[in-house]
Amino acid sequence: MQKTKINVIAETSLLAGLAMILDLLTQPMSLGPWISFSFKMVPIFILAFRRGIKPAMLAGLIWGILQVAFGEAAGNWLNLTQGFLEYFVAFSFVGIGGLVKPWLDKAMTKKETFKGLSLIILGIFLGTISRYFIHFIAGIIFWGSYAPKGQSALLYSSIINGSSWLGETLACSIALWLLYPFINIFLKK
Ligand code: 218
Repeated sequence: MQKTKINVIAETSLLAGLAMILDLLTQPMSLGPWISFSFKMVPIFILAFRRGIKPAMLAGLIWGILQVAFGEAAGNWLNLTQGFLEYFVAFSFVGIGGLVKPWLDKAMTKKETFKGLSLIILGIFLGTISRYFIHFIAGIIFWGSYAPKGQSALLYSSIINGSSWLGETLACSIALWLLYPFINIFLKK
């Protein structure tokens, strides 16, 4: 096996594990069951920008599996379809942020700082919107019965998942903006 491939495999498992550790560490700081201002997705985004969409989607999937294995998903696992969608599909979709990698690489070699940061924010947006689209759909189909009396499943899912999406997107964007002066450490191979 080539050296790069082994490195990619090692980085994928390492960053998936790091996402899980952040997940476990920040659990007690949670602002409520679904309102989250968390930067747990940062390791997956770093891998996405470093190695592209495929390893990042795999790392997202591993993180989803770890959440189930650690029992973190227990209370939120309603049935097989919902669990599969919200833990395996949704978390894999975070890796879609890696779509910006070719343009990011170009901006980095040309030292276009502002363009690089904009592409990173765009990548974060793409990854979080893809993940939360799944939670939003799952929210309508599977969580509608938890809506307050008189509120439609659509509105309920929009409020819950919309606010979490916004919080997580902001938190990841701020974290990567703060890390941006050191971005070469993360992206250089
Ligand atoms: C309306 C609603 N409530 C709960 C959920 C479940 N959900 C939402 C966001 C993130 C996650 C994964 C664990 O952080 C889950 C299970 C939903 N989709 N919709």
